[in-house]
Amino acid sequence: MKIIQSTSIAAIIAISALYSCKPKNSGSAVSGDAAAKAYVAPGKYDEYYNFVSGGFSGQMSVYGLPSGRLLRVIPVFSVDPEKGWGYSEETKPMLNTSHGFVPWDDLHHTEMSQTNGEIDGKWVFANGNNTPRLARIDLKTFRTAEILELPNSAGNHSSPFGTENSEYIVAGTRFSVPSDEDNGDVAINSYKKNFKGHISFVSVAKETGEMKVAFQLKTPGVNFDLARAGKGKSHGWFFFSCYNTEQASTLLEVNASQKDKDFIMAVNWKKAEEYIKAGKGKKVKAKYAHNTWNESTQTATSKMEEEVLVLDVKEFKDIVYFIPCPKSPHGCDVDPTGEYIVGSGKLAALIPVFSFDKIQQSIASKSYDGDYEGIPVIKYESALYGEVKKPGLGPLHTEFDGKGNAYTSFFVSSEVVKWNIKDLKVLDRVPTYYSVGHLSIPGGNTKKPSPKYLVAYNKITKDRYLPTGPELAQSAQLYDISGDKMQLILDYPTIGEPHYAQSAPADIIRNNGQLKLYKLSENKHPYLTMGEANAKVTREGNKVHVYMTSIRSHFAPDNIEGIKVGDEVYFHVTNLEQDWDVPHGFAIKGADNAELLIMPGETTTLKWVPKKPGMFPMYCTDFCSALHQEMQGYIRVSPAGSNVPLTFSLGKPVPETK
Ligand code: RUQ
Ligand code: CUA
Repeated sequence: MKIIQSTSIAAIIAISALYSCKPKNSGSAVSGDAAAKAYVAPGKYDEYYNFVSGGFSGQMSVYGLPSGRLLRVIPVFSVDPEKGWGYSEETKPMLNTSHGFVPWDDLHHTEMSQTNGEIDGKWVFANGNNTPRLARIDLKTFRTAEILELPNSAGNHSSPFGTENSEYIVAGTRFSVPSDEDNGDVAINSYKKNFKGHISFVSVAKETGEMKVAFQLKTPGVNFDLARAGKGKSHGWFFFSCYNTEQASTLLEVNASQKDKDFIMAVNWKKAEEYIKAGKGKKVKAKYAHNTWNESTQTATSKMEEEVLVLDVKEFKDIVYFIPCPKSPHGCDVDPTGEYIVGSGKLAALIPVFSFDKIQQSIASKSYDGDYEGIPVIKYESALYGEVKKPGLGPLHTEFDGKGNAYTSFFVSSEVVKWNIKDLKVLDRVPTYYSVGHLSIPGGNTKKPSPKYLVAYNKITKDRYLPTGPELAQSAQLYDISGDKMQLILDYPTIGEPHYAQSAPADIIRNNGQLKLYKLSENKHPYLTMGEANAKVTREGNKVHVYMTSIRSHFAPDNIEGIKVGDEVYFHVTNLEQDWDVPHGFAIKGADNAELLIMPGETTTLKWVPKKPGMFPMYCTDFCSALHQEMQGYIRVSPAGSNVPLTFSLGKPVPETK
């Protein structure tokens, strides 16, 4: 393909607009009835659950809409001392990777599971952008149930995007890198020769949700940015935005902005599946962790996978096609009918809308403009449905209302623009405060959006909130989109940096069989203590196991002596409560660890290695009853080699030993 160099457009946009400008009427865009629209009376439920990525916090937060009330922060890729996530022995394996224990990641995108192209309320998937991982959160427990590392990948950004029955959650590598089995120890400037892209098709088991890398597609080395599955007529296809088709490895802000057009990569995954079924593809050695949470043992296990099935798209000519797309596309979004594919070039001054039918015709008639590393490049005009002209500056992401309209965020001009998909005319625009990234309409990526609200997720909030030192809050802004004009009704800060978010009608999740407690009778934890009478302390060499129970308002045992410096002490605390929302906490002085927060009927373990002799109080951290403050105890630690016997008690003092 001939590459048109157009540095002039790039230069103009780069100079004037890479950093966002502030809308003129900032701060005064809320009308009188806004508060009423976002008001959810005390004691009333919200209409939607809203699952918001936490960006560099590594967590996911759950809000109610339209109130903007924060309901929960779900720990995913980052340790969370509040919940003991990554601190308790049971949860540590969830954060295991081929690099060992990795307690942080950068969570960008949330993706709710679907059945027939509609949100089904079972799971939310999330991507770890840094050490490439996928997570599945179970919406019965609001806990991370599985984390799968991705081989041959780096910077799992184009992820996790699902097909209309969650057949696959798909993850494209942001950084192309040498494959895991090749020696990555090569010259960086050998990019063109040695660096490859990989797209992972991760299958999701229908009942359990268990994930597995079904296969990977090995592609030319570019950066995959975002993606969407086809739906309806385009079910069976996947669309990825690509940048750095220049294959630069340094100063990408200049070197990856050289070409006038990068690509949208269209993938016929049903075809790829056929090849896989026919035994094509190659098993390749790779090491990647697969971590699963077991609800009955309440413990995670981490397994190291050894190989992955890879199809090199170069060898299979009818799987992958490139479609030119202006200027470093970011969002790549498919409308509810599956016919229109919207590419958002970060540096483009228009929005191209591609037609699935025209893409199919172009392939049938070989309407190509040469190839890129052996992959056919479809002619821009022959795939194009049309362009939205002069919509704004710096389009990033598009969501849909199912009524024929699209809503695109503009980072540089800080606005949301509503446009009609059929005639490509701009219908409305509203400012955001400021520098909006993602947009989210409940179901806005599915076949059946629920078009009442739109949330804009903003990077910059200068002057919107009380100042908080050098770093200011990121924020969400809620718009009512039920009428012709979008109306801003609420502003609220978010946890971490919000990238993508999705929402679902509250009833789908509320009525999905939410877990209220763990039944003690079904607790299969190996260190379960079934009732206070079974509480005990045992020693095996320097390992001490404390079989402890908690119930309002005491621990059993609450006095322990005979622990020595050099011991490894494991407190296995079983919460005996069988009542909804009665967790107990557990913390001990000097533990270089977090607390435990133990749900009713659950057993959780804290490892403690006392470093000096002394008296170590422990207590419950969660205000569980009127006598919560009495829920405490003492651990006596003696020097190594001391002959203080191992004793434990509750309700009667331990007999005195010197
Ligand atoms: S990306 S704006 Cu992961 Cu658009 Cu966040
Ligand atoms: Cu148990 Cu406070």
